[in-house]
Amino acid sequence: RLILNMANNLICAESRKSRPFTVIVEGNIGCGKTTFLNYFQKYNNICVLSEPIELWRDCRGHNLLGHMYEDPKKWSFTFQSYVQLTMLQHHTLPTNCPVKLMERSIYSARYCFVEKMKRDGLLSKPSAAVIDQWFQWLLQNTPINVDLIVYLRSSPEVVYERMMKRNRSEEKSVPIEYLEQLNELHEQWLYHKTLYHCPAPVVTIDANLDISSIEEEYEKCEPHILNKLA
Ligand code: DCP
Repeated sequence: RLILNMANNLICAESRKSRPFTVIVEGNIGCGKTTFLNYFQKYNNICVLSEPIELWRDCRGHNLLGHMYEDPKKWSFTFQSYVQLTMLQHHTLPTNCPVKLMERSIYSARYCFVEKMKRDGLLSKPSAAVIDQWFQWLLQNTPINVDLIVYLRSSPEVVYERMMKRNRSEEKSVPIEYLEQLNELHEQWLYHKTLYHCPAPVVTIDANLDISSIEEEYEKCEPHILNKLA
């Protein structure tokens, strides 16, 4: 038994060693997740995984993101099912880097977007139940590990303006109320911690700041991330 225990401990230590320290970057639409990720591209031993939005726009030729905004009742289930798959692919992607930095996660997909669509009746109860059954199964049976959450906290007015300015064709008709409600879900999940479950410690960043002064904010969470490179 002693030998078995020792072997077990060795295996655990080995798997801890090989698993990357995983950071997810969360926040409302247009809060600056991509800019945050770009800042960390300079470290070649951080595996930076941007959101697979191009896949969502072209799933075997189908623009699922576009469909979802055009006819949410018809397409929300299809879109969120695919988001869940692509997020799982990022969570489980092997890397030799000691740090993995991911834009969004399977958690914000479920706790913010699916939640909102369910509450708005855009996802029927049976459809939401199927997504949730998948989500729960994946959490139990696949190596989805999160060690730190960076929350880019923003106000809906600021991100609405940014979203309008970047003029992504699919998002043209997204109203500010949509961003207000999404903001509320992010706030409850990551700030007040009253919604579902927060899977890791949270570092909060003021994402309302302009691009010229935001780097100082980024530096706040840099040590949390860089310490893991040693
Ligand atoms: N989206 C969605 N459901 C999800 C994830 C995203 O409906 N589970 C939508 C919302 C946006 C688009 O996909 O229309 C991209 O949203 P993100 O907030 O994830 O990415 P941004 O590009 O807005 O990030 P940022 O501007 O912060 O870099």
